[in-house]
Amino acid sequence: MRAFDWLGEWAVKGENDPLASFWMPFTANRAFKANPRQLVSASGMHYQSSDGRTILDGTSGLWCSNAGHCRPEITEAIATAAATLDFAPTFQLGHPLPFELAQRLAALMPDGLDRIFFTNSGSESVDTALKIALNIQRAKGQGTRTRLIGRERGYHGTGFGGISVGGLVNNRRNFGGGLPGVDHIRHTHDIERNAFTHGFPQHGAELADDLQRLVDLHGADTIAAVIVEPMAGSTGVLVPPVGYLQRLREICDKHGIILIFDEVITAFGRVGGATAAGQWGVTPDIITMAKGLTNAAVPMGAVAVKRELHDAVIDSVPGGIELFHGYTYSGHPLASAAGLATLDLYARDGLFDRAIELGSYWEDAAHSLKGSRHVIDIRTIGLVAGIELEPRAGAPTARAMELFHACFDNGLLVRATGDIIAMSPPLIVEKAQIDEMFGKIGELLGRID
Ligand code: PXG
Ligand code: PLP
Repeated sequence: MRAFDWLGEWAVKGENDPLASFWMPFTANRAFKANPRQLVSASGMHYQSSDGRTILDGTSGLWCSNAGHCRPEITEAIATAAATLDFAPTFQLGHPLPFELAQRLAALMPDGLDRIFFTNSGSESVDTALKIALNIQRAKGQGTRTRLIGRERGYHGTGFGGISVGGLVNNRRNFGGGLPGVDHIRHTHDIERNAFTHGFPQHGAELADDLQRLVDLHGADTIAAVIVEPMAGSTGVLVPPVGYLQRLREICDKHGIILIFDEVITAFGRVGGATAAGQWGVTPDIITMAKGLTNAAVPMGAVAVKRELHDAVIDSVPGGIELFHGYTYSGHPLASAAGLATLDLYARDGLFDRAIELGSYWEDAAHSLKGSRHVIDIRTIGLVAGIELEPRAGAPTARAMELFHACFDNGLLVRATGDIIAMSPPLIVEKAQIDEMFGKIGELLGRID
């Protein structure tokens, strides 16, 4: 294999493990390198592994290849862009593609969110959104509003902003104190009341009042913004209770707090429609995106901002640069080209409707696992499913990790997070493949202790 051609030279340096140098993200590096699982190609709904097996993708890679893999329309657009304009700055210069993509994206956002900032990942989108929120408050003469509010169990990427407002202890504990002035509202997970709900759980809208508690504690005039995932993905598929997001919106409106929806997972058809906000009828002030924006073929993220809030920042500066923020690769030509081709594909193939069309089939297939060994809850929304397992006594997370391995060895990619298996297939999934996914999981659950 070409990647290992240099192994001879490497051995001379006294290192004979060709996998040693890549420090892998969110991975048990020692375990992986002792027993590697490599993917070498992909097409449509499937990956090929280095040992020649075909693996059904139950997770769209990492919730990102929503149109399926290696779509020629996207690949060709990237190749053309690379050969035409490999790179051009977007600091005080421009090139056509990101302008076109921003306009196309703006048209897909809920009404009013038609100003788009480009980043290169979800984490950068989150940091950008938090910074923009702070800048908006200052621009509006509300400079005392510096506090940022997140939610327990939230995942907002791994930048310092994202881990500060995020609510996952392992992502926070080894990295210092985080941003100052951050607080968290309670999460909405409630198996006792909501286990095995199909769609939105009935119980828990009142948990949004936890934001009111923080307003009462800190004072509204200290709070800039609150950020939540409309559906929390990474932490194990927490679907918002009926009325919860609406209530958050109302409390934010009442107190002048900017509401940010982190739609890095939920945008681009995952729960139907272009965004969860649009699909579920609650409009935030800012939306963060990434992943499905380019079908993950080139890294890219975006932040959509309400026009009047954008204008507040632009108008607050008499001349010169208005927002001191940006990335070398904001609006990169290859990413922009991939984004445009991806949006074309979503529209042409009606992929934003698939989660609705297939929703009840998906839901029934997932819930057919009720009663299987170890399963204590199943949650579904759009083309997402979370299957929560009873943790093994004394070894939390081990059971889900074993199931992940068993699935992979049996030709199915799922995602394990804690003791939860998360499923989010490409939106091109067919019913027979849905049957294959849950059939296999059911069978393998029976084989795991
Ligand atoms: N916000 C949300 C809501 C996310 O889900 C990020 C921000 C960060 O995006 P980047 O592109 O910086 O990774 C995410 C990313 C998983 C998993 O298995 C989820 C994510 C990333 C990797 C794995 O649940 N979400
Ligand atoms: N570090 C240094 C030394 C840089 O010069 C730059 C950008 O010019 C950065 C970090 C930020 O890189 P990026 O714009 O790709 O986020």
